[in-house]
Amino acid sequence: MLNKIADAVKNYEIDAIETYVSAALTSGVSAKEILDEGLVKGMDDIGRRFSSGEVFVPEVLMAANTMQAGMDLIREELVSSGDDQSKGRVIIGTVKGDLHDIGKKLVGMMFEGAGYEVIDLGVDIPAETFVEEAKNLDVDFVGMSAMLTTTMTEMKQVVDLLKAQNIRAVPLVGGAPLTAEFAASIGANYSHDAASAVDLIKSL
Ligand code: B1M
Repeated sequence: MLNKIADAVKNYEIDAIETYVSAALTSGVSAKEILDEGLVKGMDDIGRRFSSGEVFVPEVLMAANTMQAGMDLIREELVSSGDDQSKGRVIIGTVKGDLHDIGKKLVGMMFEGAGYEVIDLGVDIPAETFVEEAKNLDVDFVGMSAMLTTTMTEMKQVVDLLKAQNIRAVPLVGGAPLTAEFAASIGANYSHDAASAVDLIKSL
């Protein structure tokens, strides 16, 4: 079943993904397994084929839409923490110039699952908006995602603006091109994936 889910993402079978994910959930496969062994596996394959020039942006977009449809179905199980008391408020968004949505959404869901109140600002978010919302919503954490080497530098603008305006919200950063060294150099807290992002936020 998990292979079928991965294949549905690889083959952009958006109509089939609902059937496969629902069947997996009904037969007791956990949302985490569906995510890691199914959806993410399929998307990794697309990423590899995109890098090697085998598929192009339209195919990647179809695969991303298929993955998102699958994620919608496991969302409830991923975010159900059974904890009504919010541990803190987080805004999360993908930085200016960057339209990648999936990893950021996933991290947001996992934060929710860990008991945090999450406000997802979306994609292509300018530094000023992150800072404005951090102030207006009086958040504890500002989560930023970047998937392009050309956009990760936007994160520094956000961190600098937060400092300049004396906003004490803690900056959290992640995304495929980032490294812990880069995050440290801009004064932000880095995590490599959604699971370690949860460990990080809990530790802060
Ligand atoms: Co784009 N893309 N893309 N793409 N895309 C990448 C990122 C790329 C690595 C592909 C490649 O060349 N191999 C490459 C970037 C190269 C680079 O800069 N180093 C790339 C490129 C070049 C581009 C375009 C420029 C292509 C073009 O137009 N010629 C273009 C840019 C558009 C833009 O943003 N302005 C583009 C467009 C797109 C689509 C729109 C088609 C689509 C996105 C659709 C959508 O999101 N709705 C897309 C996709 C899907 C990908 C790949 C294939 C998959 C990304 C993904 O969703 N992964 C990607 C290749 C790859 O990563 N292998 C690629 C699944 C997701 C669960 O993982 O997003 O890594 P990920 O998130 C992880 C971690 O990174 C981390 O946790 C997440 C969960 O574990 N994480 C955080 C992320 N944010 C975090 C925040 C945190 C903590 C952890 O704290 C706050």
